Parts: sequence; structure tokens; C-alpha cells
Amino acid sequence: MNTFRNWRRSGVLLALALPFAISHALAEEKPAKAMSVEEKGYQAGGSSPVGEAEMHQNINPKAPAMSKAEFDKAKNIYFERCAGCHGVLRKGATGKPLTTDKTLAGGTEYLKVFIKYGSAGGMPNWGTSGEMTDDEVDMMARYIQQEPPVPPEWGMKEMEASLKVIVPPDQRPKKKMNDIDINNLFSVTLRDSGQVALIDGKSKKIVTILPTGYAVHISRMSKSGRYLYVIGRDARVNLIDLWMPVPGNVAEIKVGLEARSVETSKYKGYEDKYAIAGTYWPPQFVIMEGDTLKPLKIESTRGTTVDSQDYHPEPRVASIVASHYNPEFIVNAKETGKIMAVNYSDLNNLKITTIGAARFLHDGGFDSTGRYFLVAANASNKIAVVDTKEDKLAALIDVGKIPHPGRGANFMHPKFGPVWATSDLGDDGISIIGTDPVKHKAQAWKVVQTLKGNGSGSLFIKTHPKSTNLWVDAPLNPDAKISQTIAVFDIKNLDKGFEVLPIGEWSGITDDGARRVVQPEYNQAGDEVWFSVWSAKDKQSAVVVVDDKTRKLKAVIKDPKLITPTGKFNVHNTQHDVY
Ligand code: DHE
Repeated sequence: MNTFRNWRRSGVLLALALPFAISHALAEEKPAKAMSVEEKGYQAGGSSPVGEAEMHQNINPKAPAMSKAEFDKAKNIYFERCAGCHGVLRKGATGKPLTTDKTLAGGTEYLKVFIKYGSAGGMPNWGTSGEMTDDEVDMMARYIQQEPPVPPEWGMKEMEASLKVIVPPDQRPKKKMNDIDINNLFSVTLRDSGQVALIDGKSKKIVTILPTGYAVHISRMSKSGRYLYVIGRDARVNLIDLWMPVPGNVAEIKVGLEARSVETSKYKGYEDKYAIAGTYWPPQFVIMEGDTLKPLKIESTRGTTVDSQDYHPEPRVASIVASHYNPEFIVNAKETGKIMAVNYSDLNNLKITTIGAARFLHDGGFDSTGRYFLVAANASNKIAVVDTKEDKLAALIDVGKIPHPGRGANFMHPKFGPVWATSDLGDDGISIIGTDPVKHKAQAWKVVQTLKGNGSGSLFIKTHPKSTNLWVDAPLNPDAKISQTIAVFDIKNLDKGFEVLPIGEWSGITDDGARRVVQPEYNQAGDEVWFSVWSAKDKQSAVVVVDDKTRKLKAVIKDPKLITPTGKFNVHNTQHDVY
């Protein structure tokens, strides 16, 4: 089998066994390494809730037969495993298009080889890895020769019908009604229980746990710091009022079938006025009233790609940030590689400046001045820099393999002045980019240094203006010694390398859970760092707090209700874009 695999990887077997035209249609144009365990866990690991929607089964007379039961089962597997890379409509994203002109030309036997053994271009080996049986491989090969079922659209009518204003604004407190130190409160994603835990930064006690969407993704804060917005993978947005005696949900809406991003207006004069949510399906974003979530304006992201300028029917909305320089949201469309500066000062005459960047835009954050937004075009191995004052692309920078910054890390480099850093999912590099085009012009928008981290599989990197530590996680590294620990660099002496802290072990969790250490987040003062120790939902998880100065364990937050904590969002730091 190994010899077979080696042949297959080198492309020899495919070239011999398959007609050239077909292998060319489905295989990657450039030889590339197979998808790593890290990438697979990330891109193909997260189930898409779109699969749960009612969809019409298209009968393609040229496709092999399938029963309704088989079609439904295959559809679920497709949305769990494949849609993340190949797209809902199979038009391709980081994975190749699987439209029927290509799959029918390939035929069942050919497709089975791909699905079972994977490809050198990055397709995981679903069969030989044991994740799909031979029968499932056969079923999936037949499924992708049918026309893709199209999930329903989700427009104003559906959004309005889903809107619940639980406590109308006039019945909400006129002033803060609790003695919680809101600035140092953390909103902690409890991914698999569909909740967020609000945890007091000082006492480390859970203030309350609130129901939110399924597989909650992120929390963001309103400009005033009063309202917390949470979005689930199922596109449910919850609005939480932190002024209530016990903070609670005051409004809720479902903005689509699948989503990842939410943000609120931060420009002077528009504080707390609008919220925006971007969806993966349908590919669109919606601007809502900030205090009720009433939908006001929906805009589609369907359009042409930045490079080949082909039409793409499904450009998913990735990160969104609120500009500090204009009344605008910066919206990133993944598959088209376009960044839109959406001006919300006149919703009827909506002005959108479209900035061409690079495909596969994903996550990112501001530089320390809040003027430049740096976003990973992850599968293009680039960071795009947008000047949000001028609404222009400032640079497109080549970095390591699959950069994944979260919001990135801003600090003062001892040699190169202000910089922003990203770690990578696909390799162990950390790219440090100069961000000061005035006083450090020669270094601006260039990689000034590349550090070698603890391993690939990193998702988040973090520091704080008051700290000289740079923390880099690697939760998707296949080696538990790496995924259960954190690497920390001394910013004053980056060449010295990193120290490894055994956060997973410090959690005191001794069951056989994954204990992945994920997403460093500072408290308001910048003197402690919180890490999630993330295990499956039927295992114990924890949040581990480390003293930033001494790098020693400070506290472990454990509670049976802390199910699968992932992202943590300190109110003050999130509100003011401190990272
Ligand atoms: Fe995330 C941010 C999408 C997998 C935890 N994630 C984001 C953002 C996007 C995104 C577009 C930026 C939002 C913004 O800033 O407006 N994430 C996706 C995916 O499409 C992907 C690859 C697969 C999926 O099916 O969801 C994915 N993400 C994950 C995970 O597996 C993580 C680790 C756990 C989980 O919750 O599923 C995860 N993503 C996070 C977190 C952030 C995030 C904690 C916010 C980081 C921050 O500091 O702002």
C-alpha cells in the first residue's frame, strides 16, 4: 500500500491509469503536498449546518442511480466533510470544483480512487484513513455526479420572521444595573453547547451562561462596551445587554444558514448604531439596527473573482471589521478575494468601494494605529493590507503556508519599529510585518523577520501593548506535545527562540481528552493571558490563566458547564481592538 501511495503521490499511477483530460480536470494544476492533518482538521473538520436545510434532489439522467435515502445520507456527509473546501454549490473554493461537467467525465471508478486515496493536490484520503467505508466512498462518488442540491436563499422575509426582540430598548436599563467590572469581563465561546459563558476577569467566576447559536463562533463588542454580539455557525446572532442586573439576551435573529462573522459600527457619530453579520450561505451580509437587530439592508457578495475574473456563485463572507477612519465596515469575501469598504452613512444609496486583494480571504486585524487592516488570504499564502483611511490596497505580502492570525499581534520590534505578526496553519513560521510607512518606510508592508515556532497547526497569535511576550498556539498540530502546549517568545529578544509552557498539563485534566490549547487572550490590564484547553464535548475542558510577567500558572477555571471553550473575548480589548 505504501508503494501504491507513493506512486499515487508522485502522480505516476494517476497518469498511467486515467485519461489525461480527466485527471487534468480534477487534479491540482500545480503539484502540491497532500492536505496535512492540520489543514484537514480545520478546513474539512467543521460541519456545515447548511446540510440540514430542506433541498430538492435533482435527478441527472446521466448520473449513476441513487436512492433517496442514499442521496440524503451522501448530502449530509458532503456538508459535514466536503463543503468547507469544495463549496456548497461545488464550484470550488480551496478545493477543486466538483461540478457535473467534471465529475461525470471522470465517472464513478475514477472518483472513488480520489475519494478513497486522496490526491497529491491536497484531497484527504477519506477511505484509507478509515473515515469512510468502501460503501460510503462509492456512494459519495455517485453523489457528486448528481446536480448539487441548492440550499434555500435567506432574505428579508426570513430574517424578519426569525427576529425576536426579547427586551425592547425602552424596557432596558437606563444605566448599568450590576456591579460587574464589564471592562474585564470575558465572553467565552462554549462551542458545542451553543452557549457563551461570561466570566469575571478578576474572580474568574462564571457570571452567567447564555444560550446562543449552534457552534458559536465569535463575540464582538459595541463601541460603547454595553452590547455584546455573538454569532453561531448556524447564523444566529444574539445581542446581549451587559447593563442588565444579570446580563442577558435582548434580541436574536437568524441571518442565513451558515455564518462566522459579526461586527458593530465604531465610527464617530455611529457608535452602537448598526450591526453587521456576514454569512457563508447565502453569500451575503446584512446591516441591522444595533440595539434590536432589525435587518435593514442585505447585500449579496456573488460576483467575479479578483484574478481570473470568473463568476463565483458563492463567495462566503469571512472576517468583518469596523473602520475607525470612515463610517464603513470592511467586509472580506473569501472566494472572490475582494475586500469591500461598505459605507453605512446612507443605506439607501449604499456606497461600496471594492478593493481587489487575493483569493481565500479569512481572518485578520488592525495595525496598532487602527488605520491599516491586515487580512490573511490563507490558501494564497498572502497577507493583504488595506488602508482604511484611503480605502486602498496598501500591499499584498507573501508569507508562510496558510497564514492564520486571528486578529494578529501588534508590538514594537526592537529593530524595525511597529510590526504586526501572524502565525501559520501550514508550517511552523511566524511572519513579522513592518506597519509604519512614515518612520520605518523601508520596512513597511515587508516581512522583516520570520521566526520558527513550535510547530505547524497554529491558529492564533497574541500580545498586548503592556506586555513583552508573544504567544503562539498550535492546537491543530498532530503531535499532542505541541497541540497541548503554548510557545512564548520574548519580544525584546526574538532571536533567542521560544519557551514552551505545558498549559494542557497545568489544567490538571487527566482524562484522555484532546486538551488542545487554543487562542491566547489578555485581560484588560495586559498582565495575564487566558488559554482554552479544548477537549471534545463529552470530556472535561478548562480555561487556564497564566501570569504574563512570570509566565507561571495563575488560575485554572474548571466547571462541568464549561463545555468545549474555544474563543475568549475580553470586553475592553475587543471593544478597542487591542491585540
Ligand atoms: Fe474560525 C474567527 C471561519 C474553524 C475558532 N473563523 C474566524 C473568522 C472566520 C472563521 C471567517 C473571522 C471572523 C471575524 O473576525 O469577523 N473558522 C472559520 C472556518 O470557516 C473554519 C475554517 C471551519 C469551520 O467549519 O468553521 C473555522 N474556528 C475554527 C475552529 O475549528 C475553531 C478553532 C473552533 C471553532 O469554534 O470552531 C475556530 N474562529 C475561531 C475563533 C475566532 C475565529 C476563536 C476569533 C478569533 C479572534 O481572536 O478574533
